[in-house]
Amino acid sequence: MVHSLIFAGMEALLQQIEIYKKEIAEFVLEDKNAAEAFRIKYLGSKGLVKNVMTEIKNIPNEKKKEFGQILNEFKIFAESRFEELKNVTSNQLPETGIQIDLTLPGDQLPLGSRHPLSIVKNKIISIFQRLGFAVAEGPEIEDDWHNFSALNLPEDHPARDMQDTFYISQNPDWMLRTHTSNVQVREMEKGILPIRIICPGRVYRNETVSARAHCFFHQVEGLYISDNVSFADLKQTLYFFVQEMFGQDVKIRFRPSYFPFTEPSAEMDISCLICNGKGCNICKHTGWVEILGCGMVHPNLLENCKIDSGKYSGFAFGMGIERITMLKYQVKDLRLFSENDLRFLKQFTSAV
Ligand code: 2NL
Repeated sequence: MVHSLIFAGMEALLQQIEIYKKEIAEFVLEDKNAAEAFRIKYLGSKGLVKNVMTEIKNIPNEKKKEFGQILNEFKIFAESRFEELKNVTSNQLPETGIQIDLTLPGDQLPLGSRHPLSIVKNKIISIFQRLGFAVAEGPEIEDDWHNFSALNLPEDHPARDMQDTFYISQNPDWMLRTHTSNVQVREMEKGILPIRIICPGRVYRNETVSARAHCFFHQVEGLYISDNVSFADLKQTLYFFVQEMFGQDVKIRFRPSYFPFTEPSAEMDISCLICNGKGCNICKHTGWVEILGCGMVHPNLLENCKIDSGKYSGFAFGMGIERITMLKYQVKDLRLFSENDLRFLKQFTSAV
């Protein structure tokens, strides 16, 4: 009887030691004072380890050795844990033991809004993607070949002038691209046909900044090269685009134009969205507003990129994202797009 009571006492003690060991293993440092608090609780003169050690006197002699070993291991366990906790560098810990309730909802972060140019760029991309165009990107610092020469721009073309182009001073062959056509040249050079791409991106021109011009702006150019591509394909593609962009009732017209990289070339107008073609300030009382330039890819360009111009033909177009955005949202001054004035930007919070 006496023996079994002692046995029950030992069992309870062993269980208690296991509970302490678990606590010690899971002990977390909440602040700079926590390691010392640990020492006092477990290793201090009135600590729990001491407390358990005194129990050895109640253990029958024949069990003392076995039990002594368990107690000793427990003491070493607590001491080595204390060494570990001491070594956690104090600057990793908060000054005080403020309890943080991790179940509380987080602070609300103001979400901001997308930039109007991004909204319009994304919309343009998604419309052309539905027609099977892929997005292509390329470098903003470009060499003469990809920005000018491959595009059929003669050596003496005014666009190459220092007045219009930012050249890189270390290397006169390099410049900030003046259009995203460089990406299209790079795609054509890969020689994988057909090509059906749009190239959105930032371009640079040496302009005096005003309400209508900036030294950088954004473009989307498009290129479709295959066998049997005609001007009718160009017209239908761009008609689909403006209907998706501005609404089903919008009308288009083409005016003959000139670009070195296309022949024939045209500028496309849409019926004025403000007055519905009746005439107003926006359309300068013509009923029409210009939105992009386009044409059939000049055979010289195809040959420059080693594409057989007898077998392949294509169309290309280019538009300024700023221009489309100004028309869509009636923005009157180009500089608003790069001034980061929140009173302007916040107006696009609900647009996607
Ligand atoms: C405009 C006019 C245009 C192109 C860009 C192009 C590119 C290649 C070949 C042929 Cl690789 N053409 N691009 C063609 C016609 C017009 O842009 O006013 N853009 C803002």
